[in-house]
Amino acid sequence: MKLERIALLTALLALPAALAQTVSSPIPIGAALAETSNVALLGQEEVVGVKLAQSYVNSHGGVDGTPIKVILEDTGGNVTGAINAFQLLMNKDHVVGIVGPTLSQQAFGADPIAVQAKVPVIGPSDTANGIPEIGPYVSRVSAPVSAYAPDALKAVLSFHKGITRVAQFYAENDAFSKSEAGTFRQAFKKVGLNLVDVEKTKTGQSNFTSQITTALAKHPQLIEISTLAADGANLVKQLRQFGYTGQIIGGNGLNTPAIFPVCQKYCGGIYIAEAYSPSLKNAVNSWLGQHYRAQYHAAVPQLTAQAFTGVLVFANALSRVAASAHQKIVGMNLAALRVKLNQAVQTTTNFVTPLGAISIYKVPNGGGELNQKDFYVAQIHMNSSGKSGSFVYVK
Ligand code: 1QQ
Repeated sequence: MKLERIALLTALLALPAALAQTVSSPIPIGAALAETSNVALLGQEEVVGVKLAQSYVNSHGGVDGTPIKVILEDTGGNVTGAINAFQLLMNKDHVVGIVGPTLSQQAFGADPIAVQAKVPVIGPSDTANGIPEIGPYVSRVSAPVSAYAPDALKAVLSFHKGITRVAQFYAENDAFSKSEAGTFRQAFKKVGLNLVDVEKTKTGQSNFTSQITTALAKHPQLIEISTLAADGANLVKQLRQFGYTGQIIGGNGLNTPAIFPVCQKYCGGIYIAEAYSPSLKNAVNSWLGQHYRAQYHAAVPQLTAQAFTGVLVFANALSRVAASAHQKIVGMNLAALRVKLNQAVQTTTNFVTPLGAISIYKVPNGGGELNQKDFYVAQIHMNSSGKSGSFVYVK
């Protein structure tokens, strides 16, 4: 038999089973995150976030009295891993929706599969331009960097008067890094900075000698870095070791205390655009802060708060679906529920989360974009040992 025919037959045989599938109890919510690989520095903070969200939701009455269960599948750091995790969550774990993946790069590869299967996805940390436009089942709780990085740049320039020369480093093989670098280049132009050099790097790169030599020869007073976690932290360390004393603004890839062990004392001083503040005052953010601190003795990182919010948005949307159907979620037809859940996610309005009151609105021909009001700027301060540090909010 031809391969296509076998595929068609298999799909047809699987169809009645999928159609008959109902939602089980506790309500399964998928999380496809980078628990391993070089992206784990970012993904593990999200794992903490989704687990805390499960505790929060279940200790606050679950969904209409039914508990939720977050089911984790590891994506690793690449697209294939993300596709596999999505497939397991959709077809084996029968989740109602998926929080994930960690990277925009992975989202552009894996999200189309969920779109085709009509499974709602909420991106917890996918900040590149164009994520909701992947398709109608893709929403996000991570504001696009283009919505807040330009203001962070302005803040840094107001703290350090007289900066005119800027250089940029970005990972050319990562979708987020490319998108963020483009956002910053537009912002440099707007504020009249002179972009003296642009250096391209690769994800996983650890030695930046040749790029640093070229960039420093152009005498930048500010360096902007759009790369992922460990790569960017190594780059910062090497810039300082080569004698660079100017300012550094890091993008979302450096937005994690997990970089401290990599750049150690050299992390000190980096400015980061933030979509979350641990000191935002509302009941759910206080709950998160208290429970996080009890376990980790530190302030909540942005990625933890965003992943937490992803699960919370699903739980809230599920409650609204149950209320309008006058029916419990458990026992509903899974395929039909996923469609309704997606609509409910994309009509989230002024919902109070650790990110503040957020809304999600449907973009033309696409999914759900986030509307968030408050953004911040943090600066990394390292303790004299160079081993621990914190994000100090300066705006
Ligand atoms: C993206 C990101 C990552 C750097 C955060 C984990 O913002 O890939 O869009």
